[in-house]
Amino acid sequence: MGRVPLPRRFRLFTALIASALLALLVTGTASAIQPGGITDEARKMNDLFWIVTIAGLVVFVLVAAALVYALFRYRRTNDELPPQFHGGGAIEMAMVGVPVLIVIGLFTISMITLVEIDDPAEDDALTIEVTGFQFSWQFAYDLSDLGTNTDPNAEGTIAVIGTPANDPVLYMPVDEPVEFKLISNDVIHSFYVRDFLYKLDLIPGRENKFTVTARELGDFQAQCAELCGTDHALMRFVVRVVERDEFDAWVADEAARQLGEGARVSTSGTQGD
Ligand SMILES: [Cu+2]
Repeated sequence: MGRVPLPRRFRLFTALIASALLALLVTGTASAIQPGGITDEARKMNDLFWIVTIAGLVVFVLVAAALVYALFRYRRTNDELPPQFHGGGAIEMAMVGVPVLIVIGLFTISMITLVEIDDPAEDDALTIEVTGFQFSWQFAYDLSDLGTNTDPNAEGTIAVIGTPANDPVLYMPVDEPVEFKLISNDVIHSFYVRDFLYKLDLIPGRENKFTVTARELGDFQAQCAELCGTDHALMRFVVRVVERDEFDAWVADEAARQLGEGARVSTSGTQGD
């Protein structure tokens, strides 16, 4: 026969190792460029991302190893025609059945994640009305809809209005559900916060909503993600996630500044100032 320079097990082993190394390279790259997300919803999406990625890598390693092994093990060594046969019941069943099961599994966990992250807001969620316009943002807070610390007698609305030269800051409290209502009066914009792993369009004549619960404090860069005109690139903003106390203090300051001293403002009652 004149073939087989290496023992069969060694070649199979080499093929497996080579495929696994390639898979590790792909995984390493993915984990380097993939942000983990700062909200409960983002973390669920991140989990889904890794389940799908790892399942794909396992399939890749098995298929690539089998391919490389077969290339060497069954490469042509003479001009004889190899044995010809037709049909292989068990193998064909497996080749159809296993992928179908994998697709059903991925569909199921994707659907569960989708339903979880699209869950409508609890009634006590703080609501922020986001208006996109050419070319910046307005973030409006209804003082009677400020989540857990809402004063039922509070009246009025405070708003942060950005300009293309001045990125507005969106304040939100940590560890609480915050509902975003997205509207636009001119063209379609897109509210994109990378660390939410989420974006949603602002569409004239329509109100889009989503809810997140942020779990990390800090400033997070965000921007419009829908080409909306000449200064689209200047539609940046900052999401600032703060403790509830700090949020209440900020609301009180803004209300006093924007609505005057007479404004009734929701605070936890612990702010002595
Ligand atoms: Cu825009």
